[in-house]
Amino acid sequence: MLNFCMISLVSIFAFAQASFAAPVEHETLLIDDARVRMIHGNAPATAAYASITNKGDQADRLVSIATDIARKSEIHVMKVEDGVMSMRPLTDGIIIAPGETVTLKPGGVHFMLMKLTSRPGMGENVELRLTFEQAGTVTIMAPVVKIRHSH
Ligand SMILES: [Cu+2]
Repeated sequence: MLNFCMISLVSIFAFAQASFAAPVEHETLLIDDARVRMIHGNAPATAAYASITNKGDQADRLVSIATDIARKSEIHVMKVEDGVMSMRPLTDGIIIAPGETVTLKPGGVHFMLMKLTSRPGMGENVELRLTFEQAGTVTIMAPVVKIRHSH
């Protein structure tokens, strides 16, 4: 019984440590709350999220995302049209105005990681490379977490 409790505490602690990405600052950008949706079984794709703040005085544009765990990654937006939910790629990326925070979240704009080549488990970290028009490429680590919303 005592052993069981100790193991539980250790695993909870390890989980808590791994489940929050440290904020990353790069040039005038602050990227926080990066996370990857838990991958179910052999699912071919998953989603990732983050919030991006532009602390500079000029607009920047998130152009693309890449990761080693997926052969194809896109910036997607979720839309409800005629009661049907669908998503499409934002091929022009996302403009982040000075002082603005863009929040990628379930049900909204998200990163779509497709054609997965590996499927990291809960709490593991995934390297995401975000490329911006002005600030260049920023590498962030995003833990795999359970996310309740469907997309
Ligand atoms: Cu998507």
